[in-house]
Amino acid sequence: ADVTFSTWPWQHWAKERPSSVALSFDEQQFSWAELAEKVDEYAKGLVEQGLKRDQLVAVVAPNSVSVIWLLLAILRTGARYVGLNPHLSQQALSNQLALLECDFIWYPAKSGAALDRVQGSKQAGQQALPHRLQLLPPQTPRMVPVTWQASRAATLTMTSGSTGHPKAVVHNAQSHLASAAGLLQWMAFDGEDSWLLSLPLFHISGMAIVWRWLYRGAKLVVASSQDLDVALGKVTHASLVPTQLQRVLENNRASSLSLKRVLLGGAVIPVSLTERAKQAGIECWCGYGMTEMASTVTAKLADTSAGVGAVLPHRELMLKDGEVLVKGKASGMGYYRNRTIFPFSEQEWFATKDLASWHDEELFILGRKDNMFISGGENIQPEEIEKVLLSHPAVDQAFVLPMADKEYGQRPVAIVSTSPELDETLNEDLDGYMKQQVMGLCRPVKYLLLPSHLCAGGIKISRKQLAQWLTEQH
Ligand code: 4YB
Repeated sequence: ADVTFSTWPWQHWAKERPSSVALSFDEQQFSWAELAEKVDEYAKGLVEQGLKRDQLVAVVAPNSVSVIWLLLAILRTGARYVGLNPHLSQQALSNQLALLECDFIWYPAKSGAALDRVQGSKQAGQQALPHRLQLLPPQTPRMVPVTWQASRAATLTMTSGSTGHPKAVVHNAQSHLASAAGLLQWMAFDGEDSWLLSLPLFHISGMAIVWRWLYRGAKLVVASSQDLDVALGKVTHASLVPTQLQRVLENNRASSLSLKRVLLGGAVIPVSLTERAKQAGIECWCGYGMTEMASTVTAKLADTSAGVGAVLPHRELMLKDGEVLVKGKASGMGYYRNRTIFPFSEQEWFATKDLASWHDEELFILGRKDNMFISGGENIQPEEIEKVLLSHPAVDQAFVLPMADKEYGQRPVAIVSTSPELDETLNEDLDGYMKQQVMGLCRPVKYLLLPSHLCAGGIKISRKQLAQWLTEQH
């Protein structure tokens, strides 16, 4: 049966198993008792600096142990946490801050230049940054006058969809915990296990790791090193996007891993990848999910089919005209703008814009509705072509985008990353390969190398940015 919490999850575990290790980074470890005490101290420090319940704090930082303290301490004060990608451009960061109208901001001492520029740019109509919080214990003793309420808005998580227009999804602890409980009914994660914070906390995939940890009272490992391989050697569980797992396997360090299982998601998961992982002794779980549903919605233990499994407990899913609709206890509270939560209604289905079909009780994602384009009167679903490209042994990542064409209206262009690098022979090699596999108008007319500057930062490459870059190429 699902665990229910009558107090903050970390206080629950501080009572149940006070001396078990809760959090570890570098050589430091904190037990649940120590963690609960530290969170209270930091929460008092935040209250002393003026933070009040229902206020919003933006945390602009890469993952670190400070970010974990902040998240828990902010929740403890009854305020709300929103993580922002520190690698965003100044413009994108300004846009997100304008949408959120936060009461406070936190960023590390050595933060990127973008924030300083946002701070410096007080041109007409632009506001300065919100007041900067510090992560410190209080100077004078005080209380935090808030009690645990699982239905209170707790976190906001940015999602850009494919449009590039950011939206902030509000979740309460209840929906995060329902999401965690449902996944962990299928994918074993014991109190003795440890999950690496392997994805950014400003994305739902990182946030979901924290809630699975809180739900189970297990161990969270925050890696200080940038080296994913090293960090993976110290944990039993990790969440990875397919390209991360690909790199780990290529570096061939997998054999030294203590990893029991990996949850994959966020993008198409090639069967060839999970098969290679299996040979390296890593058990892969395939997930399909989205921010609005607090991460994973369907999942399965990886097998030889390219589907994303069946619907997890606490979620409902149906197809309408081929589109995935979802709802359930794991659903967010609503979108946030103008300092207001615009609620998702409880009965209503959320339309994901993902096209899918069912085969043998398993869901297969076909692609996004809004990625489809028309070439010479034929509907082209880029993801179908991308799948074929990904089956080429040298192709690591593939995107197909439309390029304007006088005769056909639009024609597909492929943008790929390859290893070993096919730089010189790229067009020849891939065209030869694709000729054998794809018919007529679906065959890309050109192959380009994925520019590395578009890979920085987030966990996904934005098709909007790719399209922009494509218009700049000739
Ligand atoms: C997919 C897809 C798939 C999403 N095939 N398209 O905890 C996890 O579930 C997790 C573990 C590892 C890596 C990522 C995750 C996630 O949460 C991913 C959730 C996510 O990507 N949310 S999102 O809001 O940024 O994007 C949602 C969209 O991503 C979906 O609507 C799909 O279009 C796409 N997507 N999983 C194919 N397995």
